[in-house]
Amino acid sequence: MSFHPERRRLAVVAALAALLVGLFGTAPAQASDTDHHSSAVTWKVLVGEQTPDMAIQGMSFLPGEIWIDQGDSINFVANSAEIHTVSFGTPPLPPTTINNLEADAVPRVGGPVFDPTAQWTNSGVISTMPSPDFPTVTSYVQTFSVQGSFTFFCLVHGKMMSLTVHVQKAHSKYPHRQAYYDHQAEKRTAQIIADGKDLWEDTADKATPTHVYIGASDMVAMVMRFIWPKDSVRLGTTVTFDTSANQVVVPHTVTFTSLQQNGKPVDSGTLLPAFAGGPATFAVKFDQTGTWNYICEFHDGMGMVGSVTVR
Ligand SMILES: [Cu+2]
Repeated sequence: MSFHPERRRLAVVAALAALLVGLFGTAPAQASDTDHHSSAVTWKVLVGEQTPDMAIQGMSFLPGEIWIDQGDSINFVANSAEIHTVSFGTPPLPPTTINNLEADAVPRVGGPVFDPTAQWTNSGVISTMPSPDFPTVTSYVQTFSVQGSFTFFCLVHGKMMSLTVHVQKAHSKYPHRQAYYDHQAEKRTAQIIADGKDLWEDTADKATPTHVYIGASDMVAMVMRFIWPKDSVRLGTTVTFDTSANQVVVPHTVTFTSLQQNGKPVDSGTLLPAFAGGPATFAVKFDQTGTWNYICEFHDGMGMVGSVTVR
C-alpha cells in the first residue's frame, strides 16, 4: 500500500485553501462572539434533514429565516441524501417535467456574491450522497452585499421549502447568534422526523401483502421506503404497488432485480402520484415461487428496497 494518493489529495486541498485565502482574504469569523463585530460573519444553514438510516427525509432549510448583515455570507451545508437546491428567482424552464427540473437544478448559476437583480440564481444540486447521474455539491456559499429580504427556495421541492434571508445594514446588531439557529434547527429536525414516523405508521396500517405503498410524503417529510407487511403471498396473486400515499411529487420505480416475465425484467419505469400525472400504480401477477427482490432505482442508495415472497 502507498501513501501517495492520499498525500496528493492533501496537497490539492492545501493548495485550494491557499487560493481561497488569497482570493477572499483571511478566513471569516464565526457568528458567536459578540454583537460589536467588525469582521464579516459566515452563517450556517442546513439543507434537508434525515434519520441516520435515510428512511425519513425532511424538506426544510434550517433555520427557515435568518438575519445577517451586509458583507456576511451564508454557507448552505448539505444535510441529507435527498437532493435539494438553493434557488432564487424564475428558472429558465418551467419545472413541470422531470427533464426540465433536472435542466434547471443541475447547473450552478450566479457567482459567489448574491445578485438579487438576476433573473435566476442556483446552487446546483446539494446532497450528502454523490449521484452517478449528475454533479452534486455538499456546500454552497453566498455573500450578501445588498440590504433587503430575500426568499430562496428549493427547485426540487418547490416553494414550500423556503428560506428568507434578512440582510441588515453593515455592522447592525444581530437579533440572534448562530447558536440560537442551531438550537432551533435541532428542535425542528426532531419534529420533522416525528412527522415522518407518523406518516409511515399511518401508511403501514393501510398496507397489505397485496397492496404495497411506494413511500409516503406530506409537505414536511418523505418516507423513502416500500411499506408493506412482510407476509408471503400465494402463487398466482397480483400485488399492486401504489404511490397514493405521496402528497409531493417524488418519482419512484419498482424494479425487480431477478424476476423476469415474458423474457423481460419486471420494471415499472418512473411512477408519479396521480395528481402529478402518474402512472401512479404498478401491478405484478406472480407466476413463479420464490423470493423476488426489487429496488427503487432513484432511492435504493437510501435503502428503498423490498421483496415479495411467493409460496
Ligand atoms: Cu424512490
